[in-house]
Amino acid sequence: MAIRTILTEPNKLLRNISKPVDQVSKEDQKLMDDMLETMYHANGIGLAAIQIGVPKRIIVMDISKEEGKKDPRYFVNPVIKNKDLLKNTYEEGCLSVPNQFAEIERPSKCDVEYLDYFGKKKILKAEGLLATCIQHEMDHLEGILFIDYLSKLKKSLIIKKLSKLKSNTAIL
Ligand code: GNR
Ligand code: NI
Repeated sequence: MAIRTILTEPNKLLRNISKPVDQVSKEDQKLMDDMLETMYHANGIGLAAIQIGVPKRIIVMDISKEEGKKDPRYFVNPVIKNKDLLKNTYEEGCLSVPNQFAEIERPSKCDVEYLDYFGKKKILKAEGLLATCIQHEMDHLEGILFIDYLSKLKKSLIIKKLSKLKSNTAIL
């Protein structure tokens, strides 16, 4: 396993539309292992493959709260079904948009069809943080970030801040 570098805005790669996996291979499983380790290392609750530069429709998540009790989840080729009409707002953050947070409204519940770590077809009924997180991760697969839902002004201020941060760290 290895910790990989998480891409941050502004980075064009994050705008890629990720490609479906045709069969879950050993290589894909290794990628999922690395993604999980990278996510835990960054204290995140979810990670899409494109965030480490791999344009595959693969997501890992762990929303367990208690320290030491891991509950890793793997989603390959996830598809969202039956989005609830009822919305929920949650203060979202993103490992690819460091230190920025905003209230985002999304369907409060949804079903997700996907392949698990072993390539087995599964259906998950998601609500609460799980539903929010899976929708946030699914957006990454389409090249969408949560800041895309903000006003043009708020979004450009965040991108300006992050690019300044990047140009500063480039000198160090
Ligand atoms: O770690 C993360 N926390 C989070 C909080 C609220 C809504 C979504 C998320 S996902 C984020 C990790 C990440 O960037 N995944 O793509
Ligand atoms: Ni994210």
